[in-house]
Amino acid sequence: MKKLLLSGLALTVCLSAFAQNTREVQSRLIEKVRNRTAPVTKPSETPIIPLRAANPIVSQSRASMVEIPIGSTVYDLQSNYGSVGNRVKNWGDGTVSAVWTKGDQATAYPDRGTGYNYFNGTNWGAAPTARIETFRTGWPNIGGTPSGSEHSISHTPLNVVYRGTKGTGAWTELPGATSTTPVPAVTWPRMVVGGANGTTMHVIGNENANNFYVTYSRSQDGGLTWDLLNITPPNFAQYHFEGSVDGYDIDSRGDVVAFILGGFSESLTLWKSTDNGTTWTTTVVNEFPLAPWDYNTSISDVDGDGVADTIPTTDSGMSLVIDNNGVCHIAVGSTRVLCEATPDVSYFPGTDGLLYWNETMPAGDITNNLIAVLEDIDGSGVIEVPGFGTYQAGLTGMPSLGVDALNNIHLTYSSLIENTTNGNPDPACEESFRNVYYMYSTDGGMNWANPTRVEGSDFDEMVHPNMAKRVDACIHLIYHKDGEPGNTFQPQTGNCDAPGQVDVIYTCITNPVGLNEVKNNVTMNIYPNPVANILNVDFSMVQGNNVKIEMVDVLGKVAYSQSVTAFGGMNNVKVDVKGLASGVYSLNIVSGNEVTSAKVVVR
Ligand SMILES: [Ca+2]
Ligand SMILES: [Ca+2]
Ligand SMILES: [Ca+2]
Ligand SMILES: [Ca+2]
Repeated sequence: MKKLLLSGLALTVCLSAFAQNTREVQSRLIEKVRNRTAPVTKPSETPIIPLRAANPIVSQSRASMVEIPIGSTVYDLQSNYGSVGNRVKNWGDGTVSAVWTKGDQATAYPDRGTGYNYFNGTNWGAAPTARIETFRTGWPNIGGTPSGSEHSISHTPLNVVYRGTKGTGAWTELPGATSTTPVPAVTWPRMVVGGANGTTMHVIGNENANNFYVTYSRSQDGGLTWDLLNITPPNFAQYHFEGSVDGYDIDSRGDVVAFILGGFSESLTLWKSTDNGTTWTTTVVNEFPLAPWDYNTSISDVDGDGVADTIPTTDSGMSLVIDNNGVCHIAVGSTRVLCEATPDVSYFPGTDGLLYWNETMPAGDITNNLIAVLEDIDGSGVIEVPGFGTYQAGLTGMPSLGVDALNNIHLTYSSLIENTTNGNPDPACEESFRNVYYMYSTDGGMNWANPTRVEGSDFDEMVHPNMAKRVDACIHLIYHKDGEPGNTFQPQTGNCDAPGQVDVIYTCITNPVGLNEVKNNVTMNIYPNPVANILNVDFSMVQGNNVKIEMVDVLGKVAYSQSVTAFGGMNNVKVDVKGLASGVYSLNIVSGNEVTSAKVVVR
């Protein structure tokens, strides 16, 4: 196990020594025309990754897993800055839905939209050949309600796509461009479905019409209407000049909902609500010293001596998960920023290190909270790579977090593999590959097991890992894999990346800490039955878990649903049935993949 803060201190010195050497002008946001001045390109500095001391975090073991291709895309800009949204939905009954941005018609991609596939408990469907929408979009998120309806939200202007039954049937579209009711005015959205009854849709995204602020919206009817629309989070302007595209993530658990937002030129900020999005508290997880900073009008001078300073900061690749106790956990990549003359801002893609924080830790400066860095695989004491795809992020990043019923925290990320090459004879185009890693913590994030590399090969580019935030016996993970480092929209130098097929891979990483072999053997006793007022549900299970208590009518409609943190041994839950229509119901206790049912008569 690696102690979080100790490793952070040891590695920081190495980072500052090399971060100065590789430098890249911040490129323009893809597909976005901003009013601000475009950054000027400077002569590139030595594009050689700097040398660094041996990495104390090493792991050459490979996770035991099978790669399952579930789709593909040629369009390869899954994120402008490393983060992707909630793209894998673990339904808790053995089924899984997954989405990604899909477009095959280079280079304008008129066919771009949501690639979708579904695991029915036995098999994935055939790889889709087209998007699920009838119009051009992308950057999807997938969520679902307890009744099994599934909902995707995607890009510009916000599009809601849904259907009543997961895995099957036609999708209904609510394109924001033609909607007669107001919809969130955001692009590159992130969405999670939550709330006490599991039917609230929480959306954040980049609001083009309002200085690119990131705003929050809420729908309690699956996206048909929005009772909170384009809300600027409290204190936003204090810490953010604008919102970084794709530099955010969102999660919910019951009535707790939280989102994070950050980027190389701004603070990393957490907003959290315990009343399903009505009111919010603000935590500045990592404070940017110049925030709110407009790098088009002022240089990066922190100490006021008129000379620009290089500022350690976070990149925009980040993940947030809320654990079983309502505690927020955050992972984010690191980078540095320098602006010596306006308008000209640079970041340092050669900066390495994945940062971690949770709400039990001090906030304000997390730039030393390293939990993962580049691996010195051959033990030479230096990292040997000819170059790399930048993704506008750091070298170890693109994190994705999840949590299981025992409150173990799970993490995947992508990191560069030394001594690999794409074999391109042009030095400007020779690059090493990135692979996906997995690690976990059994003590709430204070100590982490050494990372394990996810199956694949040293000579594949494996990026944008994204796990379902609810982990059971599986870490349900998708990632994107192809034979060329980097993407076609953000080449390192020149244009070295031709459009080509990128595979979307699903894998189940077997949860190494507990849940895999446990069968909970839920038994229950309900009384009185028939019932008119309060139904007592006594149930016992082998080990604690988050379970769902449901009342389902004869038509299959979920009339009542309650999430309960249940303990190993005996539990009692009271269900108020006074609001339910008279009739026969099935009372279900859903624990992971297990459903235990009893018949109830309500009169
Ligand atoms: Ca200065
Ligand atoms: Ca080495
Ligand atoms: Ca690629
Ligand atoms: Ca490349």
